[in-house]
Amino acid sequence: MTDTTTLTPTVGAQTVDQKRLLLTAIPGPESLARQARREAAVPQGVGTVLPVFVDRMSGGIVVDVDGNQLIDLASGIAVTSVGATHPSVVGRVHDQVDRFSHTCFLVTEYDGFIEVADTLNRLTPGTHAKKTMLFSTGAEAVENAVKIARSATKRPAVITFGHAYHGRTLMTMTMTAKNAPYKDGFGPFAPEVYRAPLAYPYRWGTSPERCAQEALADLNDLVLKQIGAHNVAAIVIEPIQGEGGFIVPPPGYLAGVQAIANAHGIVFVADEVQTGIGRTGAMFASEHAGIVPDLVVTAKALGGGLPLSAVTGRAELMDAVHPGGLGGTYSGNPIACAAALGVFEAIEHDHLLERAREIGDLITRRLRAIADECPWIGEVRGIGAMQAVEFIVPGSLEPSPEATAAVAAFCHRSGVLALTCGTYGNVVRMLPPLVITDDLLDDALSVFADACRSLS
Ligand code: PLZ
Repeated sequence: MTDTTTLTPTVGAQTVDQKRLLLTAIPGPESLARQARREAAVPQGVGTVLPVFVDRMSGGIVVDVDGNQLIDLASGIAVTSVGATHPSVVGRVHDQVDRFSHTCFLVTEYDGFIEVADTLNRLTPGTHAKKTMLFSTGAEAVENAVKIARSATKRPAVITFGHAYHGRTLMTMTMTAKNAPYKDGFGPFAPEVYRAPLAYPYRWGTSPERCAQEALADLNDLVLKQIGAHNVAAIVIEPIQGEGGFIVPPPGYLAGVQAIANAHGIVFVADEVQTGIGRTGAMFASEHAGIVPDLVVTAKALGGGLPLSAVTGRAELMDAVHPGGLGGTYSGNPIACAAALGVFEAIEHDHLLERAREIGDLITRRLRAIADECPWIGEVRGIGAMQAVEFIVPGSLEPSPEATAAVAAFCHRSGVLALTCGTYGNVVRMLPPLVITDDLLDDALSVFADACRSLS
């Protein structure tokens, strides 16, 4: 391991005043001036939540090219959980890039790759023998989990769930539930992907217990009657559905899904791309549900902003693939591995699991109070620093993407970078970096409260 005390931290959380600051409208003139060039050079197929160009980031603040300071409730979609400039990450990246940027692990080896694999083998749920293969993106890792499961079981079928998001490649787009914008016009899709209804307590219309039981019965029916258990290679599930709306499944549901998988020799895969690496106040969201997945997929926060993903799982499953069957030019790039080691160090050193729980408590307390006064809020939910608000038409269950968009737009023009999500586009999610201060969070939530009050 590199000793970070010998490295010079370049940019730390202290270098930018941790305060929201609006000097211009959002987006400001400098950001606007760049849009025409962006539109000419980049296709319209790439959506941008907030067309603001970033100059610097630090702690819980994003500084744009107009000098505005926005509060970061996005973390680049759950990536910069330790902040975008944590000294542990920055120092290790600088050190690595000075030594070498790339060898390709398929050509020659380096320590960082093994250290990341060892760490994931140790930290993922379960005490069984594990192995890890590194990749670059979340989708690539999910695809490889499917390949490993198929290779190990010699079975074709893959089961995913309603409201699932697994990526944008052919296989993972097929596994993703929502049509627009992810799938529309991109078919035909990959074969042998089946979908079970997800236990979504708020929209199921029964008690959480019944919801879990009925959704498990649906899954059982899919496995046994529609596909045939002996044809199913893998069941892949996000412990909390992310893009689909921050849906926290009812107690017992994930354990029930695992039990069905275990009973039929199906590989149980947890997609922890969005939930993993400390976001929920545990290293993995699987821990909250007491599940021990056969394979755990990680990405996003793992690389602390550099592209890194992993499949970690039972050694015998991981070793089922023939030599040469796993790979990729950039798989486990050394700079990304150095960043990941910095992320692990930061989480431990700064007690960020504890901090994620504190952030969750603070956000939940404030959001519940806001919900009490706002008839447009149907539900507040989440675990740790992964919290969300589902908006509905008052007095109904009807999703309100309009209220959601209005709240998000209010936040954006007030300097709070909040994201939306959900199959129905009616969820505002909060994914602050875990190094954000209480004052910044309080300020962001006051803006959010004003945004909710502005709904008529
Ligand atoms: N699995 C659970 O959340 C990525 C998507 C952003 P990649 N989520 C953000 C967008 O619209 O493209 C995600 C996820 C879960 C897999 C992925 C895919 O990870 O690194 O984007 O490929």
